[in-house]
Amino acid sequence: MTINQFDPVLATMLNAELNRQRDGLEMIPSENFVSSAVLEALGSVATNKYAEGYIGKRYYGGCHHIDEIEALAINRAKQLFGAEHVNVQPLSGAPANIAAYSAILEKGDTVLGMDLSHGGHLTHGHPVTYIAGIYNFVRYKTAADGSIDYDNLRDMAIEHKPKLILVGYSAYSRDIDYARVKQIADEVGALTMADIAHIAGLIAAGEMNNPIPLFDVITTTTHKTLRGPRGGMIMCKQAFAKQIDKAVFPGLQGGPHENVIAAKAVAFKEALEPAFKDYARQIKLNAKVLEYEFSSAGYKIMFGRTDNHLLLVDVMGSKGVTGKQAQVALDLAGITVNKNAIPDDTRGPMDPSGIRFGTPALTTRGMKEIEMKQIASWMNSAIQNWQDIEQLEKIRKEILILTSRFPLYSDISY
Ligand code: DSN
Repeated sequence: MTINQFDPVLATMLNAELNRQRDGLEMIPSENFVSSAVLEALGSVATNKYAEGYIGKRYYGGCHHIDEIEALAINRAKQLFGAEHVNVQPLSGAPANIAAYSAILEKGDTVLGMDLSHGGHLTHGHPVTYIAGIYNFVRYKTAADGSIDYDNLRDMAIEHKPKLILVGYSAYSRDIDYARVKQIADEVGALTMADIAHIAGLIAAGEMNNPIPLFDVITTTTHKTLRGPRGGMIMCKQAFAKQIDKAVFPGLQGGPHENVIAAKAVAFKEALEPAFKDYARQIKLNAKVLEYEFSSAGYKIMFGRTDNHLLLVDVMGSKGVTGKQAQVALDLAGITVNKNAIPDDTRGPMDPSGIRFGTPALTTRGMKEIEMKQIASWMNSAIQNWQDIEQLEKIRKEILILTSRFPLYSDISY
């Protein structure tokens, strides 16, 4: 029985979400559109199987096929990233980070992590999180030119003697000098961890610096630029393999979601194809067009520029429109972004000064430089006319014409 036959109420909701994704411009930089093959694996019979434990050492019978699926995902991830050891069981990025901390840190240990408003992530030690009460997070920031202030990071490392230096960000648009961070870590005897969740696809394609040969532990999600299912993954040096695996299971999680692991295997195969390199290159080219158009229209691009898939723009300082006002106006116009704090924002998190947007999902739809130029113009118009419902509706209709030229999930309906 189909969803539509059994549960038409849910089918209506799913179709509405499908149409929202089809009709609008999806520009949240952490979102993407997975392939039909990834969707198929997510909905496969692998969802039925409990498989606590690891390959060849499970606590349940009947795991021989699941072992093969998990091994396939691990081997493809190793090939894609050049990692020594891979754990594909983390349910998502936050659990991957927490498992990694618990594997390599003791309670009370000091961690240097990037400040949230400078592009860091909640799980990198923000005071509202549970882990902030377990480890001593000290937060570093970016320099005035938008790069990571490596000299200050070194000074802080010497002062605070961290057990771990953490890099990797969710709203930061520049590349990272991993060799410099590793040098600082070695100088103070710290371990190194990179959270590459946002940029994993760009790293896999060789479009951004790769921390994996240098760093001790790397965490990621699999659903952002990597374009796989929602999930997490930890890669590490062989020396940390046992403690990472133990921290994921039984330390933090129970049965792994093997349908998601099957979908990760599909996504990694896709990312190993030559076409994925073209995709990653186009993500960056598209982001550069948005950077140019927004700069030309008088917006302040935080961190100076973008080297990756995303931009953080100060809409309040540039146009006197708050992040929330801009997000709501863009939503009404059919463009999905998210309001976001800018470095040292004086406004609160529910209505900050900035918006964050990016190009992975639009690039998956096949949009290129010419579409980005048009989209930047619509975005600027929507932001500047944020109270003008007629203008927002006019933009929405124009966007419908554009999105109909880039079909999405044509073979799906619920
Ligand atoms: N929530 C993710 C993002 O949007 O960047 C990070 O975990």
